[in-house]
Amino acid sequence: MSKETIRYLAVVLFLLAGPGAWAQAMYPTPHQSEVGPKRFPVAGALQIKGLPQGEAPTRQLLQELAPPQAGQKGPRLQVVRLKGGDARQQRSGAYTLRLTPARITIEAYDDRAVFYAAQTLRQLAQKDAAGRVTLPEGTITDYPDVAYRGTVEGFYGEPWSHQDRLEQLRFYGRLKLNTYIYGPKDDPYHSSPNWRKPYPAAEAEHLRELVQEARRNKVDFVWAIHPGKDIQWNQADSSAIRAKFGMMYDLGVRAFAVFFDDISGAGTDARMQANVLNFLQRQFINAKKDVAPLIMCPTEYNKSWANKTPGTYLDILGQHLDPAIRVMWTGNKVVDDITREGLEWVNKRIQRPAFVWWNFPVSDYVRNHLLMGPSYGLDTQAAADMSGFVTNPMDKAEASKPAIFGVALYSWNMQAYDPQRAWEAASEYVLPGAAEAFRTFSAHNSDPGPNGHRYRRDESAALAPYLRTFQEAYQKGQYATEAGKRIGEEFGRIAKAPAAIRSNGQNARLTEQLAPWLLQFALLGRAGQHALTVAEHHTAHQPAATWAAYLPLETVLDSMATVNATLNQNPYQPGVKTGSLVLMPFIEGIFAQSGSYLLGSSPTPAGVGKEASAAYSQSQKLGSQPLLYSNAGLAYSPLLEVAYLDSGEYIGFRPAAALQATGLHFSLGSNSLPTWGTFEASRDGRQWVQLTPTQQGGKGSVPLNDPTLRYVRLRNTSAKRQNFSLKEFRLAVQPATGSDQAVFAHDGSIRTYQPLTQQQPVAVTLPPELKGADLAVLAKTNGGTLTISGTKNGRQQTLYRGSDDYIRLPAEQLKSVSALTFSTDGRQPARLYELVRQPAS
Ligand code: LOG
Repeated sequence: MSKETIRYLAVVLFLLAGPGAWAQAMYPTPHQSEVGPKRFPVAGALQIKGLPQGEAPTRQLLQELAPPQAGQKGPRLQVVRLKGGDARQQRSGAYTLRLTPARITIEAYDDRAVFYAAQTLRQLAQKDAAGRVTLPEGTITDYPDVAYRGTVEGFYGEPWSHQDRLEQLRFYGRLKLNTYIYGPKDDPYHSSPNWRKPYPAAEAEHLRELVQEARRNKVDFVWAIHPGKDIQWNQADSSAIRAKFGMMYDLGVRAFAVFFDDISGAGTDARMQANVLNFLQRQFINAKKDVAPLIMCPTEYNKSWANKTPGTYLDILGQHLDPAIRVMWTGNKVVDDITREGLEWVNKRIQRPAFVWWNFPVSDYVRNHLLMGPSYGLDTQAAADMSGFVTNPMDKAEASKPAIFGVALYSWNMQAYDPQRAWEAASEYVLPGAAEAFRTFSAHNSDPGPNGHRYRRDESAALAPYLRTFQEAYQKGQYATEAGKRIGEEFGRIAKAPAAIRSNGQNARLTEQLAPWLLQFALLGRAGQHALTVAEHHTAHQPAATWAAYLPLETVLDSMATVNATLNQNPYQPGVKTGSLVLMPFIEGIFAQSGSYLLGSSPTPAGVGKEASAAYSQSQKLGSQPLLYSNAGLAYSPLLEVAYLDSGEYIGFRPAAALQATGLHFSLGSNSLPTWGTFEASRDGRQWVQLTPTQQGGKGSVPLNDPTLRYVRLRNTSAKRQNFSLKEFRLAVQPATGSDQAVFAHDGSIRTYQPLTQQQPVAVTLPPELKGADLAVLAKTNGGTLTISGTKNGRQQTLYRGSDDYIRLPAEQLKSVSALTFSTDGRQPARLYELVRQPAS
């Protein structure tokens, strides 16, 4: 056998054995790895040769590999410059690592590459039974697919904390990520109004520390400025940016970016942007000598927003921008998958490979959700079409680690990237003490819910086939035992996962960031368990047992509603959603169907017959923006980017019939609103009357007092597109007067109830449809004794006394009863949900 064949067989054997006994997990996956199964002991500290003096962090990593031992010399570790090799081996971070018992060699393209080889070495080291450190024999040849890899802290909302950032930079170092772009939208010294000003001393000191920590981890700390909201195209403002860069340079920053995203007005001019950027590239970047090429984010940063006409914005940048400047791009939409075709389209226009800004797992547009799922939707054939790849994460730094882990693996070695496997490994990597629980949590917290970007993700995918089987059977009145068992086990894991994450996970910061969702997730697990019990009794036609399981399910769902209404109350998307794509609809389906069964009515899908409130808009941009419902009324979820209405387009509301509009409130940040916007109301959506709001600077309101109004809108009555910012657009409402105040105990709804206290018995006059039949009483006695008496020919007679929640009253007993009186002796109020007519037995 030739040497080549032996090597080939070794690789095949390695692959066949799988990630078992001696196979080793290395993240990111090296390009070529021929190591093991033979291992050698590292008896004593490595004797490091050829490592430049300044590389202290790398030296420390290597020294930590094996402790020094008296009288023992560890193997020699030689660092040499990588000579030759193909183009890939000429990239920053490329290295070859050779391991033999006599000598370890690191051939490295640059100092970053030595650091990366040391990280790989650390992942290869294991302890044998005797507690000695061992390394495998073999060779690893490795290099990055994408030159710049990492994150852009570019979201709206509370920026990451200083501690979070320090930890992120260390995390990047371990995963061979080399770029961190600092650009939190809500840092006023990054954006307007203070981008021209120096940072206050304490913040400057933090930034200086971050730059140092980044350097220790071979991460380029890129400081970004966002001047476009109020930039003037004059020498003073060009100099203001250069001066601010100079201040950041003095804090140690050696890489810079300029963002022109999410602005309107004069700042969006491509030619002017290019002029300033070229000025900065030539007068600052090139002049300094030790600063990386400039990165810019264009105003038209995704295909759906780009003017497609040749010669417009993107072409102007392509032609005029200094070729050294990198141009960012989020894909075909603001939030979207990254495809090769999509990149090819923009690369032609900007005349360079795009620097990808991937808007995942950022959650600033869906703040009641977490995006904990796999990093998928990334084209593995696109390496040559991008100059960099950074992810925009959630405001929750620790919770973003699994997604960032996926991006690290993808951008280093695309061919080896498997999103699902990376996601599974990420839980282990990020939270080894509670990996299983963290996976369970993440599997059911991944879809962002309906949103203006129309971006959706898989959720609860592994459980979906069982849920489908179960639901199909349940529709036919059957209980699918095997599927039910699997689903029940998962709900059991869900109920327990939060406690395991909190205590075994040993990551206090992660627990803090997830806190509202952990609370909600445990409730979700319990709700699911109750729902299965409900379904079991329902399909066995046992109403009393169904009701007995229905009540605790309702209690848990009420708790979930309370969590949703009290925690994470941000003004954008308040609340705490979990399992919202698959599991909550599953539970709510059982809740609704068993409720119908208990009411003795045929199941009707939720919402049918009762007209719900809706957005009223034909605007492509705003029509899909979700509505918020609260005691304050109906409101459009505020938009982060610039909003617009084309000529003739409108945004408005169509409140449900049970609601009456009492006023419209808006804050649209448009000084010219009175010249183009007309406020209108209508009864039928055809004939409109004009409203006259009081307003100033695009902020104002108009009271409404016609109970017959069913439509309210703002219309662009000018001839062209109008930009504004959708800060508030809200319709105040109240219950429509004259709506039926029926006694809750026989309103046909199980979602309402009549409370009963010791002091206040409740009398229910029996309506005709409940007369002459067997009745069931759906109650919750809450530990008290319930007394039901009937009025027969003017006299009171006790019909029932006890503490059941489900009570049958036979027609016999009810003969000539015209009213029922309910009372409780319990200290807690009891609830009378519904009187239900029973079919004749
Ligand atoms: C912003 C970004 C925000 C993201 C998701 C870019 C280039 N800019 O719509 O700051 O976090 O989308 O909401 C953006 O993506 N605007």
